[in-house]
Amino acid sequence: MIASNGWASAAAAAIFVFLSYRYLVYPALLSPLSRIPSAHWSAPFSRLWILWIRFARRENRTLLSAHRRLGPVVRVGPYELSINDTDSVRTVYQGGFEKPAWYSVFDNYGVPCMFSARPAAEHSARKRLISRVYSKSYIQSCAAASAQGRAILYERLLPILKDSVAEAEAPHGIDVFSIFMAATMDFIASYIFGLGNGTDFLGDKAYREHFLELYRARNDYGYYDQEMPRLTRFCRRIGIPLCPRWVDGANQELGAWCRGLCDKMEQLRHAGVRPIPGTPDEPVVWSAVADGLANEQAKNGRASVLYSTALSNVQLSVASELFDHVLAGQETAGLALTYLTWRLSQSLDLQNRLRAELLTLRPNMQLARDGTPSMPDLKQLDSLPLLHAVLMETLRLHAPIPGPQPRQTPEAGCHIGSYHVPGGVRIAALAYTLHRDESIFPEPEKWDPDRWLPSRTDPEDLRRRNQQFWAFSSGGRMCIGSNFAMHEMKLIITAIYSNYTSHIVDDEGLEAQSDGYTGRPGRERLFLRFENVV
Ligand code: HEM
Ligand SMILES: *[C@@H]1O[C@H](CO)[C@@H](O)[C@H](O)[C@H]1NC(C)=O
Ligand SMILES: *[C@@H]1O[C@H](CO)[C@@H](O)[C@H](O)[C@H]1NC(C)=O
Ligand SMILES: *[C@@H]1O[C@H](CO)[C@@H](O)[C@H](O)[C@H]1NC(C)=O
Ligand SMILES: CC(=O)N[C@H]1CO[C@H](CO)[C@@H](O)[C@@H]1O
Repeated sequence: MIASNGWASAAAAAIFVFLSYRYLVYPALLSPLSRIPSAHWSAPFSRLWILWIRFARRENRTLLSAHRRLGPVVRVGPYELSINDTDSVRTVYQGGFEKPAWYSVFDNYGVPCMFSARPAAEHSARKRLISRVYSKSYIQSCAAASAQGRAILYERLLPILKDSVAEAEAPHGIDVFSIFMAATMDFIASYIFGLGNGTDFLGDKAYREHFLELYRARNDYGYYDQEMPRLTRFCRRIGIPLCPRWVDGANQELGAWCRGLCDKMEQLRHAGVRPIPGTPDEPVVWSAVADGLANEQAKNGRASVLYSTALSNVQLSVASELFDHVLAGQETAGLALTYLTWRLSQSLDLQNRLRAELLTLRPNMQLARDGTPSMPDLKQLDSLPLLHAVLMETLRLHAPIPGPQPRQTPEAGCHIGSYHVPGGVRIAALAYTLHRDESIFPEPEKWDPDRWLPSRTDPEDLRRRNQQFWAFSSGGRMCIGSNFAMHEMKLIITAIYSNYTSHIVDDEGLEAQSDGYTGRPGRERLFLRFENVV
């Protein structure tokens, strides 16, 4: 009896000592991470605090104040850091640190896409296929893209604005959030699948609103799978799912929708229908991916995107990739346009300055009396300073992806600032704090496009601002669609403000951009009224 009691106490004591060491002494005092200031007293011991902050959607303000108090490297969990100085950002993002499993929720059909791919080899196999068609020079000289843009702007978008002006002075305005989500979807889907086989979200309001609702479900419930994947899987297995079942249903419906678009491409190809290059129906991205894979298969017997996965289904692999582009391209640029027109609508003076600049385009996008549409010279469009400035300032203050972009430190460890950081640590920077550095962006909460104008800014300040700008991330995993996004946003803004002024009717909720990986306006709507320029 006494002996077994003794054993039990000894075992309990041993367990106690082990647990104290493992969960208290080591992380707080001995781990190399213990030298790094903690955002919260409990961060060295437990993830609970940061999990709660994320759940309660308080992460951006929490990290902002943590970095202001504690400096550029902050510990937010036992094995998790937040950074916000350019040197550390360069180390992590230019240094090729891999993405953690956090990104697996962005796999589609159970297959990784370029965005969610983790090993470098798998990522570059995909990137090779598409980087050419998303380069600036390709987009600017692509006849198909130009024809698609012309059709979307002049046959779909501007008629909606025109009708809204005609509608008895349209006192209630129109919801531009929904319209911009539709325009950006039509742009990216046309570039991928061709104009006729892509989407017509601008024309089909009912389907578009249904789609946006499904998309919101997908967006709102990533938390569980990303932050506590094991618990989430376990709960799903025992039949108590942490997210409602209709979220899975929404995901399935979206997935089937995109497979439908891809299958049609396959069928056309099998039927021997070859799109004529340079016409609006050319599916530029789809062709690049499908031809690239076919070439690889002919040469090597197997496509290299399949090397690193057990996957044998090329079609699914293509669909996963394009599904991601369609979603990534739609939401981000739609958000930016919503915030940009909201800001512009607060200053007629700025709209006039912008219009004066837009009308210097040769040809410009002013609507001729006979209605013949013209597309501007795209190089000239890209070099308009004020148009560029209003976009940059919007992407700074209202970054569509303001939240942390996690990576993991390499096996061998690394140096971040003056700290040694072991391998396998989650580490992230976020545009939200980088874009609010007062030493680079004075009065950071103020929306002020002049800070991006070469004529109104010291060249050295401008250089530092461009270096700090992180709306598209940086390094090897930087946004592949950044040129496409800038191109379409510049076209859309030019088409609108060459001929209309905009005025706020109802902007409730705009100020409160949601705190999360993507930042959406509080009520997901913005009502503006458009007037003809007199
Ligand atoms: C204003 C518009 C856009 C913004 C602000 C934006 C922002 C970003 C950011 C911040 C990342 C890095 C995310 C991370 O590592 O966590 C990213 C990656 C990516 N974006 Fe965009 N994006 C935009 C438009 C687009 C468009 C139009 C496409 C269409 C193809 C696109 C496709 C992608 C892809 C495929 C990646 C993954 C790149 C990789 O992992 O190598 N994005 N984007
Ligand atoms: C980090 O972020 C805070 C808050 O955004 C900012 O004030 C600070 O200057 C930033 N830069 C560095 C190097 O800490
Ligand atoms: C789909 O694309 C093909 C060319 O690839 C074109 O011939 C066809 O008209 C398009 N379909 C629609 C509905 O526009
Ligand atoms: C478009 O705007 C210009 C001024 O920017 C104006 O002269 C022209 O009449 C407008 N056209 C239409 C059709 O509203
Ligand atoms: C993206 C973004 O700005 N989100 C929120 C960050 O936190 C503040 C509160 O401090 C909110 O007002 C923002 O909407």
